[in-house]
Amino acid sequence: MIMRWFPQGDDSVPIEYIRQVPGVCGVAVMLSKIPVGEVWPLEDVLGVRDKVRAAGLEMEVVESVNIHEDIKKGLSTRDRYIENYQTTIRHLGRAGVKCLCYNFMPVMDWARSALARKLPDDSTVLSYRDAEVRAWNPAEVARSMIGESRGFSLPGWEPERIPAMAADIEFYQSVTQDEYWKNMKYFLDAVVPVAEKSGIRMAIHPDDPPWELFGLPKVITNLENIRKFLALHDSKANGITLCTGSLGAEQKNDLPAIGRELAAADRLPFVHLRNIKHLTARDFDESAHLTPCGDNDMFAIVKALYDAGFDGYIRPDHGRMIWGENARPGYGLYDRALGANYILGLWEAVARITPRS
Ligand code: CS2
Ligand code: MN
Repeated sequence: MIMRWFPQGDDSVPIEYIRQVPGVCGVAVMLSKIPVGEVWPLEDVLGVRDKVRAAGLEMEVVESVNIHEDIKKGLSTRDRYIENYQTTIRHLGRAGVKCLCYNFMPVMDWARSALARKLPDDSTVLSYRDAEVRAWNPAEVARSMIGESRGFSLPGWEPERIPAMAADIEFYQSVTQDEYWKNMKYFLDAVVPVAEKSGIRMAIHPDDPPWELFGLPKVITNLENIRKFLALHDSKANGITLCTGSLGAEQKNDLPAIGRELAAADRLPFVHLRNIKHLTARDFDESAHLTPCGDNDMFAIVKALYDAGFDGYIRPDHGRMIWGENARPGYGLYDRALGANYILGLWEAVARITPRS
């Protein structure tokens, strides 16, 4: 069990507090100040690792090394950025990193219409209202999200990218789904062998939300596409991050079945566990982690992972903002700590009822 933590002064949560969450043994980190596409210098990576270790935790997971848009667009300039990505992977391997979570979403990371929607108990949550997001243009979505970010960086929503967003979206209108898959394969063929040699398993994060927005290509949205993705480059180092909040937004996705299949195939190095509550098929609030608080059957998901022999990393994904905490939206300490311990409780119960042989 790990938690996400932003080093180099980009988090409200001191790493020493994370160590006090029972059962949590490490953190997933990113160097959020390095521009997308540039190399993560070895000394920076080692410096963060040493700080994490000094706090009694492990740094075996990195989330995310974001991918330069030229790679996703398939431009001739992509090779320089791919080489930088390969160098970053080698540096991470030398620092003892074992799992690299990233996404291949065009133009933007996860999109929400509000980052602090109040629930009846006065907690606040990230929420998504399809009509609101579609009524905005992407720059307006970006401005709204950055405006609600409480001064913290929002990876994937760097303010300097806003001006280019409209042009990027325009570019993708003429990119077919097929071409986009080809650009992804080109990237995988170049980086997965480097990851293998570096002792790192790559774990792509699903698209969030997992449906079409602004005419952009979508890839990691359901089991069929996940199978297609895994077949693009057949290697244990080419794996998936099962994010139950992202895939669960589409209620047709059978999360326990997806988890079971991926864990049994040994292509699941990383799991993000969170719950969401739908208002309609395409409107939802992120909720507390417990099964009764949302629509995901967290027990069934944990049981499926356990039964299939899952032995990767798990983290509680976004949490609510509670108890007056002021933190990066989704990444306060308190609710994520509750989530981590709920998940650990489920795991212990499942493991004791059905011991693995
Ligand atoms: C997060 C993502 O929203 C989420 O589910 O886990 O922001 C995730 O960190 C990135 O998409 C991974 O590249
Ligand atoms: Mn996630």
